[in-house]
Order: sequence, then C-alpha cells, then structure tokens
Amino acid sequence: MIIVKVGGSVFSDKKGKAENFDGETVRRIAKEIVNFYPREGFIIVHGGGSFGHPYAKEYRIRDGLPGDWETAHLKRIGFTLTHQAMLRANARFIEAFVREGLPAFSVSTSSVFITENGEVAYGDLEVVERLLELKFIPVLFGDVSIDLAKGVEILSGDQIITYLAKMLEPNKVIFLMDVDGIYDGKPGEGRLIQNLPKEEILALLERLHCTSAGTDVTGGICNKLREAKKIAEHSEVWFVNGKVPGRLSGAIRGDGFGTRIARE
Ligand code: IP8
Repeated sequence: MIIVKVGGSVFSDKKGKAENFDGETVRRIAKEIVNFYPREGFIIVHGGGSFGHPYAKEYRIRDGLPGDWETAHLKRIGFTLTHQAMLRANARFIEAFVREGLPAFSVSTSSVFITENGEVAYGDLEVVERLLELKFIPVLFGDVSIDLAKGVEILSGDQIITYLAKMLEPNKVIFLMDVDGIYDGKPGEGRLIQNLPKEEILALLERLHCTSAGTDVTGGICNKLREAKKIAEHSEVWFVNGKVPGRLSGAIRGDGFGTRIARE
C-alpha cells in the first residue's frame, strides 16, 4: 500500500482566489494512479491549500478555544467554516478520481482523529483498514480537530500521514509538491537532494532555519521534513513534483526524479 499526500500547492494556488482548484492536475494524478491500481493499494491525503488555510488563519484556530463566551463562539463558527471548506476540496478530489474510474472514498479526518497540541492522540483506523481490504481508495485531508489540550486545533495532512505510516506500515509514502523535491536551501533554490539519509534531516532542518512556522498555518516544508523523519522509521519516503506529469509514477515504480529517504 502506498500513501500519497497531495500538497495544497499542487491542487491550488495558495496565493490565488479563495477555493481555486486545479482540476486538470488532480485528474492527471488520478490517471497515473489508474496504471497501478488495484495491484497496489492507495490512501490519498490532501492538504488545505486555498480552501482550509485562509479560514484557519482568519479565525486563528491554532490558538485554541478561549474561555470567554463571545470569542469562543466566533471560534466555533470558524472551526465549522474551516471544516466545510475542506469538505468542498475533498468533494472535488472524489469527483475527479471517480471520473477516472477509481473508487475514491471520503474519510472525514475530524471524525476519525483527536489531537493533543496538533499531534494525533487518538485515531480510529478500523474503517480505513476495511476500505483498503475492500479495494477502495480512502481519501483523507488536513482538517480541524478536537484537541485535548486546546479545545480546537488544525490537524495537518502531514501529521495524519505520520500516524497512518506508524499504524499501517505502507510500502511507500509519496509527498507531491510544487517543486522537484527537498533542496539544500529555500524550496526550489539551491541543490536538489536526491538521496537524503534519515540521520541528516536534523542538520538540514537547522540549515533551513526551521525554527518558526512558514506561511502555512501548519508550517510548510519544515513540518514535512520533521514528519518525514518519523515516517522513515516505517516506510520509504519520496518528495516529488506533483505538477510534472510522470513524477508520481516514477516514485511509485521507485525509479523517479525527486528526493528519496530510504527506510532504515
Ligand atoms: O495543508 C491543513 O492541512 P495541510 C488543513 O496538510 C487546514 O497542512 C484546515 C488548514
């Protein structure tokens, strides 16, 4: 089984209009998967892109639920609006996959996971496992979450993948991004790292100044790298350009162009 994370910047322009969706790219991703399914099982996890992130920022969901009624009430509304925006993104994914003949099935993240400070504290994967057995393609997404410490939180698709990798031990986890992989510098600049040993990730995080969050409410490339370090305990990890036709297929086959972190 392979887990594919479709980053928000692959299916939408994060700086563009609210809820813009690159249907052509998502259909092409589905077409690439058609060549491997059902010999290979897949779980898809997509990010927030121009759907979830603007609401999450506006309503400061990551700050948690405050004590006073007025502010908490507004936050509850924002929590719901963020989730609804993610459901709209998810519906677009399901439609595109089904159109290509893939039995993609929506699994609503916030109904399956509970977090503690943004990390999965509890996840019920029974339905996901049964769906896989029955040859469905579960499609999860970065979402809001009920949080044991803060009341409300954002659960990033990257955190979900770490949990799924730990529990389900996939053959591979593939992160689709809008750049060719992990760079020894700013994304898209510097040298592309084609083979990244797990034990070098910490030093790379320091070189990339990954001490503060980027533009995403969930921390962009730094968060991905931190999660990749944990995922590599359970699975091979790839970072490839999801905007370029054939790169996903290459990563699935194992001879692709991008960054590979071998499973240790
Ligand atoms: O883009 C964040 O998911 P990510 C989801 O995978 C929301 O980090 C709701 C902002």
